[in-house]
Amino acid sequence: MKNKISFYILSFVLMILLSADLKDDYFNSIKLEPTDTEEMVIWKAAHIVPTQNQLEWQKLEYIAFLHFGINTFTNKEWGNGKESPQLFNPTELDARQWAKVLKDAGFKQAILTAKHHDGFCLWQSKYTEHSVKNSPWKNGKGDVVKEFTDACREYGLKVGIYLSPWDRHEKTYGTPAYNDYYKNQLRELLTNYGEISEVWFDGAGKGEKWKTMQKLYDWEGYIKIVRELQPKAVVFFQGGDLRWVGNEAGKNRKSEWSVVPENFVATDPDIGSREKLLEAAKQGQVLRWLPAEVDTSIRPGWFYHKSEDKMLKSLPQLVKIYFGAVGGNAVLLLNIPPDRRGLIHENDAARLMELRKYLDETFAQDLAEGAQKIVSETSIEYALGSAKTFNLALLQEDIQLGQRIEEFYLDAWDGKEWKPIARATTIGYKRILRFDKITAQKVRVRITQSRLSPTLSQFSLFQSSSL
Ligand code: FUL
Repeated sequence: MKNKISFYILSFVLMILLSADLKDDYFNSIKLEPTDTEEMVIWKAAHIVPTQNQLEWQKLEYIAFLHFGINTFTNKEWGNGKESPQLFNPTELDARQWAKVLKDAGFKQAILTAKHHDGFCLWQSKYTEHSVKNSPWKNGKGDVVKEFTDACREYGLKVGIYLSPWDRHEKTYGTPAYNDYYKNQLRELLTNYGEISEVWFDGAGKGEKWKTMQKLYDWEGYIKIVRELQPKAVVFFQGGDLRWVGNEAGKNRKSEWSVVPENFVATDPDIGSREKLLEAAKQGQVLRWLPAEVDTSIRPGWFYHKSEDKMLKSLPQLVKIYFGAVGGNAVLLLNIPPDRRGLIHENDAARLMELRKYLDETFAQDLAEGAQKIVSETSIEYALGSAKTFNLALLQEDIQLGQRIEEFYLDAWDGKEWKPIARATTIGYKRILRFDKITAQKVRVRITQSRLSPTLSQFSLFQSSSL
């Protein structure tokens, strides 16, 4: 059933009116009931909004992941926990070089693997000997987490920490006592390194102990520690604030909903459509604001391998991933693994800068800026003043009022009539549409399906060069 659509164009005054009027009707999660009518289910879904932390995170758009640890020195992706700490010996580790490269590349935050599945800790944890403490690097006195967090702050980057729940070294792993070990480490990381903006729990693992731990992991307890020690941090995974998009290839769904039923399956192609919401209502599920994070690596592996120095994702591949993720209502978490020297490799740095240059050039001039708007009940027309040539459109909903648009068209006026040039489903935080170059003096956004009244807070047109 289609809703009658009328627009909220977000002017300052209207924003105030809306927030005054509707504030009490907005939630971060709502329980659906089997007795809810379709109207009620849609009303509920349209009134779910991000928390302040989720909103701040969404605005980051582009985050760096740094996989670095014992695997860097053993040439592995998953260590078995039996590696000698003596192997960890970066010759020129320079976290300021990481931070500078990342800042220049346009990242807003960086997340470091403080501990991966092998259990080797990049900081001086009091709770294990399996760490930099027993490595030759800086005579066992170094702390990579400290160098990383200091460097990020110097360069104005926010900081995130990855702490693998799966630990193949720690003896208590596979028993309830492991929760204490994990919580102690979490407390160390969240107490001693200033403000942490994202905490990454990873669900990966294999083997009997890992299976046993599925019932033992105290996710609620872990999250409670994050809330207590870092109230501004978002949590990735299980019961947290962000969800895994469902693959590591850098792809997201055509319709990426930030409002999903709590029992969603991360890899399902559809988790947030009307059909899914109605099914969830039948089961009395809770709906939550859970935005997608797209994690992928610039190289085939997550850790550095010399053999992959010439196997980086190409500029067209990265552009596709960037537009797909950032322009598909998700945040892109791109991995750039420091090498055995302890530096971001020259090839990776160069590729990141190619991408930065391409994005800066693409977004340099908004061709819809200053356009005259004519708003009707279901569409907004933009008079561009003169004929403009473009091949990219960028749209945003004001997600502080929820995610509502389900389908829309972009039409161009060819002098005689309106012709559709693109169609898409969701917008959410941001949608970037790419299409063949077109020259027009007038365009319009036509919304054909929405959950209650849609909002559009941004509309821009750009011309990107071909790759
Ligand atoms: C996965 C891990 O197993 C990989 O090694 C990597 O850390 C990736 C980001 O998450 O679950």
